Amino acid sequence: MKKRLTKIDSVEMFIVRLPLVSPFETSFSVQTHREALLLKIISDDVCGWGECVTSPDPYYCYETNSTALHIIKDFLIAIITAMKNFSIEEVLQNFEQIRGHHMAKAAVENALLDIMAQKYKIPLFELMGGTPKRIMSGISIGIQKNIDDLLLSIQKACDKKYHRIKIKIKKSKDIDILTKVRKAFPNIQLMADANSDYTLQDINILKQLDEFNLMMIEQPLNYNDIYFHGLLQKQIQTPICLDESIKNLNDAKTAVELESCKIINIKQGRVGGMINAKKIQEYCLNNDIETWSGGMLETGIGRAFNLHLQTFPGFVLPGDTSETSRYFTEDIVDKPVTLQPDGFIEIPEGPGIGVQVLSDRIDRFKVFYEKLV
Ligand code: OSB
Ligand code: MG
Repeated sequence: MKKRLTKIDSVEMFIVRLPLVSPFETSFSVQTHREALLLKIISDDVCGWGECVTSPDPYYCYETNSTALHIIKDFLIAIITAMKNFSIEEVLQNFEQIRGHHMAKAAVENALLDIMAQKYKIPLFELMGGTPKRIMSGISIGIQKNIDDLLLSIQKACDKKYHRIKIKIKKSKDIDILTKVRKAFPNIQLMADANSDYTLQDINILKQLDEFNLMMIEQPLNYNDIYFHGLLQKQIQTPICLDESIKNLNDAKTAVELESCKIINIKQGRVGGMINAKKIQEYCLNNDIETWSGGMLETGIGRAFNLHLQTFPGFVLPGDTSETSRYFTEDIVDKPVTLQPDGFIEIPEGPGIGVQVLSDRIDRFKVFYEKLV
């Protein structure tokens, strides 16, 4: 990518607090709202948007909205405003001095990519070298109050023609639930996400997962672990998919060397943005690791980035890209994501990410605003 931006003209930050249609429960938290940190950057007379995938709490990873706000405001924006006539690759090189904080970096990179694509009047996927196609859908169903609610949610997802269904599990809400789900839905493409709730001590439970013909078990062990997942994968048939553990390309290489997983959930926010995500999917494609695009309950902004990302050939499995209405009654962009009758999703059309940010909705839902530049 030789394309360049001249200079940064303005930077604004917002936090919007959108109510979720229903609470989203995982092994680590119950979320009732999506509190999204948004970045609006203007450069070369073009306005781009980025969404940070952090939440208010550090329960999925150490980054939070507050840490991201701090890193963006006190470090990342200082870096980009000092640059003149720069490419986005050069921005990422300059970001390397700051260790970690991938979600903060991704939000800035996202906004710059949206600007760059609009400046050259092409869709984001084209700027990045993706191949346009309709995107497979998938839904992530949180832990439910009772089995009937779960079975009903799965039935609704099947009616919508979602291509695969993921259910959240945790210790003591696992084998019994999966048994009932499989009995009711013997043939659906099904997987489970443990969000790090188990240890190798739980090997007897984890071995029982093999009975359910799951596409994969996502992140069974510690959020930081790669080594012990390798030991586990050698003792179970169910393919392991890593989520939390993979924060960069080096982690993906370590997982391949240790045979820790067969699948990786690539969240572009978690790995420092679209360009790093592209590198990881390419590495995985060349090393027999299947990948899919995860989600972090993004608003329409982040959801659009996730759709463009899936135009790369490594994304061979349906991801956590669901309809907007599955989480929000009112989103902050037009158009919302919808499923076609066969469960596929169209990439938003037009230059950049292709969705229109609705300023009246931002005003209505915003709980924080600051103009940085
Ligand atoms: O582990 O994939 C996860 C949401 C928030 C934090 C972590 C995870 C999730 C999801 C939902 O599973 C994915 C989505 O629909 O955006
Ligand atoms: Mg996960």
